[in-house]
Order: sequence, then structure tokens, then C-alpha cells
Amino acid sequence: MFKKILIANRGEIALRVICACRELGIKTVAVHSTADEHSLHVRFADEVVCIGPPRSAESYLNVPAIISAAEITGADAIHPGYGFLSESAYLAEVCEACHVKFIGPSPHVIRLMGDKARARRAMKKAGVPILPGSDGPIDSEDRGLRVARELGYPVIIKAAAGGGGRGMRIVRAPADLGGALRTAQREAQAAFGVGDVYIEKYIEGPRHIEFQVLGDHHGHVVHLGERECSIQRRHQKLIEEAPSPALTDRQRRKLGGIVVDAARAVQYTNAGTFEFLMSASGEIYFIEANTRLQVEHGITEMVTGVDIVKEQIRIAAGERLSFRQGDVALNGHAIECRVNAEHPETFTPSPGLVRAFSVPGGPGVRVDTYAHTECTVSPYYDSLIAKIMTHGRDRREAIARMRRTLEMTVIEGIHTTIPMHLRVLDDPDFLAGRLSTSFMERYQAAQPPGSAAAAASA
Ligand code: MV4
Repeated sequence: MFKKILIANRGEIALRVICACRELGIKTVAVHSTADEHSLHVRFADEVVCIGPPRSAESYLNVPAIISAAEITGADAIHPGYGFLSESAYLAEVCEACHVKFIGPSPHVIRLMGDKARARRAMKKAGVPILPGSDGPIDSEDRGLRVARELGYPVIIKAAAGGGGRGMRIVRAPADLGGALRTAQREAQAAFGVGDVYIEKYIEGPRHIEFQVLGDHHGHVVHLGERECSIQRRHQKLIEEAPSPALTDRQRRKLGGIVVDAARAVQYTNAGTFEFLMSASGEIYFIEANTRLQVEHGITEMVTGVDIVKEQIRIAAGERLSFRQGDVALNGHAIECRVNAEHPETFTPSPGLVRAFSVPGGPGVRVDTYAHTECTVSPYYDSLIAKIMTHGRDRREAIARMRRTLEMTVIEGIHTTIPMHLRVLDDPDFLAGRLSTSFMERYQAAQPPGSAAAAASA
């Protein structure tokens, strides 16, 4: 087992990794920017290295600074958390060259899944249902038009190097295809340095369902069920739940088995997520795989009892998975609300000094946060300040616990998205489990109270 792990991240996820290391008896090294000098991940790590100024590009994304910190402190592994360098095949390669274990999949698998068009082919070959679409990159308007005619409109053009919603174009008629193709290629080139795009049949208002897997270095792969992440806005998830209210036990077993076989086929190791879209008529299609720990991993931990971060560390150290698929039982229901330092109606960032911070505990409540009274929310990083998770015997109980937890949470000095969450938790469609990625569009239409638009429509 490792003796010392460097955590190449900040905020609540750096603290989450520290929790796992402490339970495993592993020393920790925190790295931080000058903006995070007083943060809790710095306080609770055994050793600390300042790696640069506030801007991420010069600190949390600075590979030479992070590798140097690992070498200076004698860390034998690096946990990248999520975001930042967590899906960098380059960091994983540099780690290999420096004989520091990267806690994640191999550089080869990170690169495979990072190219969404290649990942699509690999999953198709492994027997995973994928969306009807092009077999490879589309490089001409002629080919694009032919593929789109076969698929039927609408279609969606996606950047091979994209993911998470960046570099996508929906095309509803042949006349728009050429322009959309050229724009998508240009945007992909500018954003990712690779202009390749591919085409899929476009699914209107789907559900977003993702399977959590773990694979060790001895050929064992298990899945931990799925999460439903349909409540999102501009590709930022707001509320997630496990399991999905839309899957039957039978579908879960079948799809889980397919995902496990596919992960084994690509020699997937460590934690990973296989994302699917479910159409209104209930068809399920693979869209992409994430090769990192995800923000929403905690709700899967609540329903399975598996500590995913500890498993990641054990797997990277070469240990065997300590349980088999048959040992995984889903217990009850869990929900996560991402509390962001943002205005609840306009979603504009609200950094600053948190004058008071108090979240209740009680049965079935878990809070992963870096926040505390008198902390500051930095404008330099993402606005997630707390993940409030609740568990119940069933979905209703999990929701009731979430409502009372949010109602009894006190955060003063900044705006948070808690009022938005409380509105969603009262929504009849939400309560009935009628979810889709279009769900939040009606909340976007709502005007902030006191605004000119609200006054005009009153
Ligand atoms: C799609 C789609 C509809 N049809 N692909 C957005 C992020 C990226 N992971 C894939 N995305 C989508 N791909 C086809 N063929 C709709 C989306 C999509 C979406 C997917 C998951 C969660 C939220 C979303 C919000 C808007 C669009």
C-alpha cells in the first residue's frame, strides 16, 4: 500500500481524498495556490506545498509544479480528484515516467475515452448499444449530408475531443448542415486543438443515466448501479440521484452486465463512469465514458456502502477488488443537491466571505464541503461549495430528508442555489420522477423577483 499520497486538487474533493487516506493510514500532501493558503485541505494534510498563483493554469493545472511537489515530499501516488488534471493522459504518462502511481486508469484508456468517436467505436465493438451515427469523423459536407439523411433529422454534430456538452451543434434540416459542420469543426479546433467531429441521431429531451464501475489490475470489474443526472443546466448538474427512477431491476442488471463486459474489453482499471441517454420511449444509448472520480460519487456510496475513493486507492496499489458483483446490493435511495455560490435565479457567481455556515446532520444526511463560518469563496474556481446528500429507505424519504436539511441550512454572506433546489423539490414532475435534461428550461424562464421583466409580466 502507498505511504504518502499527493492530492492534486482543492476544495471538498481534496478533503474527501484526505478522509480516505486517513482511514487507510496513508499520509497526505496537499498542494495549493496562494488563494487557498487558509483552506481546510491545507490544514488537514500532513504536508503542504504551494504550487503557484491563484489562476488554475499556473497552479492546479501546472504539471511540472505538481510532479516536483510529489518528488520533493516523496509521495508515491497522486490522486487527481475531479476536474483539473483528472482526465489528463499526459499527467498519467508523466507519473509513469517518474515512478509515481497515478490514481486512475492507464494513459491508454484515458486517451481512448477522451476521443469520443473512438470510444463510440470501442463500445459498439464491445456490444454496448450506441446511438445511430457516423462510424468515424465526418470531414466533408457531402458525407455529412449522406449520413444525416440515413439517420433522419434532427442530428447532432459533436467534437471528437469534446464531451460534457462542449462543441455540439444540433441540425434540424439539410440546409443547415454545411454551416453547422464548418462551425463545429472550427470551434473544436480552437477549443481542443483537434477539429474532428462526428454525427449522431439527436434525441430530444433525454434522461441522463450513468453507471459507476470499478476495475482492478487482476481483470475483475464490478458496477455499482447507476445515477440519474437529468436535472442540469448548461451541462452543469444540479441534482443527482441513485438509483434512477426510470430503470427497472431487470434493465439495471442487463445494462450493468453490458457495461462491466465493455469495461473489461478495454481493460478498464480504477473508477469510471459510463454515460447513457434514455429517450422518451425508454431506449438507452451509450454517449461517453468518464475516466475520473465524479462529483456525484457520494450518492452511489450511500446506496452501496462502498467507499469508492478507498477502492480507487487500493486498486492503484495493485490490490484486488475486495468484493464481487453478487456482493453489491442497492439499499434505498440517495439524492445530492449541489449547493453553488451563485444567485438562485440568475446563476451568476457569488464569491466572497461566508459570514455563517451551518448544515444540520441527523439520520441519512451526508455533507461534503470545504466551507465553514468565516471562509471565503474564491472567484478563481468553480462555485460548488457543498454537496448535500440524503439517503432514505425510498425516494420519498430521501426527498423529505433533503427538504428538511436544506430548510435548516444557514449560509450567510453569499448567495447560494438552495432556494432553487427547494423549488425543484416541490415540483410535481420532480416528485413523480418525470425527469429529463430539459427539466430546468422552465426555471430558466422564471424572472428574478423585482426585475424589470417580472414587473412587466405581473
Ligand atoms: C446528445 C443529446 C441528444 N442526442 N446526443 C450533452 C453533453 C454530452 N455528454 C452529450 N450531450 C448530449 N448528447 C444525442 N445524440 C443531448 C445531450 C445533452 C445532454 C446530455 C446529458 C446531460 C445533459 C444534456 C443536456 C443537453 C444536451
